[in-house]
Amino acid sequence: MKNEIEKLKTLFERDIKKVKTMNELNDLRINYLGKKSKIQEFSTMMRDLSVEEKKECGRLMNEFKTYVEVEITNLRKELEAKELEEKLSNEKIDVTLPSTKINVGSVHPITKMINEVEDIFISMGYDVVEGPEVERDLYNFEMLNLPKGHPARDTQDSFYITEDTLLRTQTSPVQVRTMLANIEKTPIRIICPGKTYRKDNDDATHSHEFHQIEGLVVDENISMADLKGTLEVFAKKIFGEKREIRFRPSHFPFTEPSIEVDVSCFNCNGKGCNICKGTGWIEILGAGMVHPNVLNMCGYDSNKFTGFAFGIGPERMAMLKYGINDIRNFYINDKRFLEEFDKVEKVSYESK
Ligand code: 2NM
Repeated sequence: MKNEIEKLKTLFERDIKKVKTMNELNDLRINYLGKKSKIQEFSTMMRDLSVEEKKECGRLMNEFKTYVEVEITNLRKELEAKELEEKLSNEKIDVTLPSTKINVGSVHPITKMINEVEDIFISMGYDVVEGPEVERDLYNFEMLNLPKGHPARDTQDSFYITEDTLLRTQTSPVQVRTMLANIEKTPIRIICPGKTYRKDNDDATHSHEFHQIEGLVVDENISMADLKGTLEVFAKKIFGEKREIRFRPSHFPFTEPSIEVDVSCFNCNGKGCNICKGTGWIEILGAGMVHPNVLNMCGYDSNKFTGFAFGIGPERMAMLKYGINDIRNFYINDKRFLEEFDKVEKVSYESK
């Protein structure tokens, strides 16, 4: 029996040397320690031995088992380390390999301008309201103090769809809708950005399709001073803290009084240059106090409420800010032009 155990040990030492994988190691363990292993057979055979021999053989068998277990455990650790190393070296990524660029597009400069203007007015407590591009004559003209036959309402300039519907020529109909929908006649503070249409011949400064951001504030005791303070904040945020604004008298049917707003030239600081044509001032928008007729037609008692309104052209704003001299650049959709304005935000994702 002693000899048998010695032989088994020699056999085991030979077999373990051949083991190269975890699977083979598993088989080896089953062969030498499993239910059908030689050592298990010996246990059964031990029953026929004398007490002395049983003691001696039992000790040898336990020694053998412990020996086998330790050897197997050691080899398992070795194999596991080897496998991990192999896996890591197989999965190694060569970060120096050339990558494929994925084009992610860019935010259109007009969208960017609108977002910038929206942020400024949202910070002052305004809501952003949108409305339909196909509008009723009633909201686009009539309710804005432009009755049929009014000289400023040149039908030649508008894209009419039916006698009563047209592509909006401004975003102020959205403000008319907002005032009408406000049943309780509570104060209003909104800006309305969006696409507008006029039958213009396209050139460097005109486009039949353009954008507007119109603002409207209606409350008790709203004055021209509120308008000036608001537009001053706006001009400084867009064109720089050193800017000043001035009002010049103008005329719009929907405001009284009406004004045109200039900003001190951001290029020459008001000294006079080619951008401000030597005047030191640049016209940036039109505005005024909402005409009492408009307030009354929209259900606001003009004896109680006053309001101011303004119209910003994001195309003009972007052209001034970025020195673009042809409005058509915004609509040609040349990638090289469009990407110029989106460099900071743009993320270029690269993959293997
Ligand atoms: C402008 C200039 C002046 C304007 C007026 C209104 C409304 F709906 F309150 F009557 N909305 N926008 C307005 C006033 C627009 O654009 C150059």
